[in-house]
Amino acid sequence: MCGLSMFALQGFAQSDFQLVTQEPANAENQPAPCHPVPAERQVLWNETEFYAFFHYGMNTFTNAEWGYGNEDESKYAPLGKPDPEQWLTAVKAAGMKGGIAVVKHHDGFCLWPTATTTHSIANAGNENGKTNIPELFAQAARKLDMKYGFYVSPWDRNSAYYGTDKYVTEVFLKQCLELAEYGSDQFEMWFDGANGGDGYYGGKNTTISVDKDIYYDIPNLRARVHQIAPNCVMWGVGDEARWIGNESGYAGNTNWAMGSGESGDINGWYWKPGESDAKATSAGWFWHSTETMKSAATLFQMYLETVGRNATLILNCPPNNYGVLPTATVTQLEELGKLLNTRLGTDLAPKANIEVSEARANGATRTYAAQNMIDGDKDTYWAANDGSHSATITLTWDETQTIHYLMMQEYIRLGQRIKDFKVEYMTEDGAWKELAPSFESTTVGYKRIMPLNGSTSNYGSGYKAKALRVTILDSRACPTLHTLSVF
Ligand code: FUL
Repeated sequence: MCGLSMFALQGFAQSDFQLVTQEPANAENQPAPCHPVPAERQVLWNETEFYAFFHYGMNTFTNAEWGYGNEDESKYAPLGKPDPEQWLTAVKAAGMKGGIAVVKHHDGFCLWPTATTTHSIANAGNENGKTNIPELFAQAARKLDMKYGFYVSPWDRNSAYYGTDKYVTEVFLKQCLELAEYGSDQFEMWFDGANGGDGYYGGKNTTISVDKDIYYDIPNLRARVHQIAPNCVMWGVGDEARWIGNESGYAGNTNWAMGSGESGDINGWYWKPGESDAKATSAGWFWHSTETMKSAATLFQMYLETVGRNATLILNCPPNNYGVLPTATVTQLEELGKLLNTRLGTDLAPKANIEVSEARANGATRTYAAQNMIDGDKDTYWAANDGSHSATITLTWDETQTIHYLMMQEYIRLGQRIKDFKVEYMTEDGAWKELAPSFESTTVGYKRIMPLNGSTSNYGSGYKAKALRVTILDSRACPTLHTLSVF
C-alpha cells in the first residue's frame, strides 16, 4: 500500500502493476525430502534391479582370471562369432533387465577398435575376434529393450603409461569416452576396485601402485561421460553406486543407500546405493571349461538376499570360447525365470482391502492414500503426516490367502526413511501372529522382499492369512511407500 502510493507519486498508474499471486510453497503437500536423496540417474539405475555381468575377453582364451598384460593379441580367437544378443536373450529369460559387458579387463585388451592402443580386437587372431563387442552389445540391448553398460578396468597391466598422467588423460579417459559414444542411453559404467600391482606395462615388467581415489581424476571423468551419457551411473571408484562388500550374493538385512559395505550407514551424507556382484558359476569370473552352473534355487536365494534387501544384483554369466553362453547356463537361467515368476509373479495385494492408520492430506494434484501402494504405479505413493514416525498398514482379503513374501518399496526420491517395522498376519481363527524375524525387519529402501517364514532358502508351505498387518515402528521422517505387494 505504502509502496504503491509512493510509485503513484512518481507518475506510475495503478494499472502498470500486475497482481502477483504467490503459489503456496508446497502445493502438492509432499513430505520434505529426508536427505540425502538420489540423483535421477540413481533412481533409474535402481529400477534396473537385476542384471547380468558378462566376463569375456582375452582371459577366456588363456584360461586366466587376471591376465598379466603381455598376452599376444592373436590369442584372442573366438571359435564362433561372439553373439551378445544370445547373451542378453538368455538373461532376459531369467528376469534380468540388462547387462554389463566386460570390454577391458586388467590385462588391458580392448574388445573394440580403440584409438588408444593396438592391444585390441583390431589385431585379434581371427575374423570372429574382430567383432566389435560394445557396438553389438548396445544394439542387442536396445533391440531387446534392456539396459546396458560396460566394465572398463581402470587398472591396465598392458599400458606402458600406467601410473603416469598420460595414462589418465590419453588412455583411460579416452577409452571411457569412446565407450560412452556407443550409447547415450547406457545405465552404468563399472570401474573395478583392483588397482595397481605387478604387470607387463609395455615391457617394464614391474609393480606400479596408484592412489585410486585421486589418480584417475574421477570428477572430470564423470562429468565428461555424463555429457554424453547422462544416465550412466559411475560405479565403484566412480562413486555413484557402491560395492556391497562381498562377492557371494548377499546384502545386509539392514541396508542403507548411504555409506559403505553390506549394511551402509544411516548417517552417510550422500546417496551411494549397494550393488552385489556375484557369480552364477562355481569358481571364476571368466569361462573355464571345468566350471559348473549354480542351480536356479541357489540363484533365487541370492536374488532374495540382494534385490530383496535394497541392493541390485549383477549376476555373472560368462560366455565361452565360442563367444556364446553355454547351454547349461541358458537352461538354469530359464529355470530361474520360472522360479521368480512362480514365487513372485502374482501379487495378492491389489485384491485386498487396504487401510492405513493415517495418510497425509491431498495436494493440488497428488493424493497420499493407502490405495497408492497397490495401484501398480511407482510414481504414486502413500505417506504419513509430518512428524509421524510410525504407522500401520492393513490388508484384508475376502477369502483366506496363502502367503509367502511381503514386498515393500519406499518412494526413494524423498530419501530412505524406514528404520524398523514388524509384520503380522491374521490366522483363520482371527488371531494376529507375528511373522519374519524382528532383527531382519529393519530397513526397506528401494525394495525389500521379506520371506515371511524368515528363510531365503526354504519356501515352506506359506501362511493361511485373512489379513496382513505391517507396523512401521520407526522412521527417520514420515514414512512413504509407493508399492506394497504380497506373494
Ligand atoms: C574384481 C576383479 O579383480 C575381478 O577379476 C572381477 O572382474 C570382479 C568383478 O571384480 O575386483
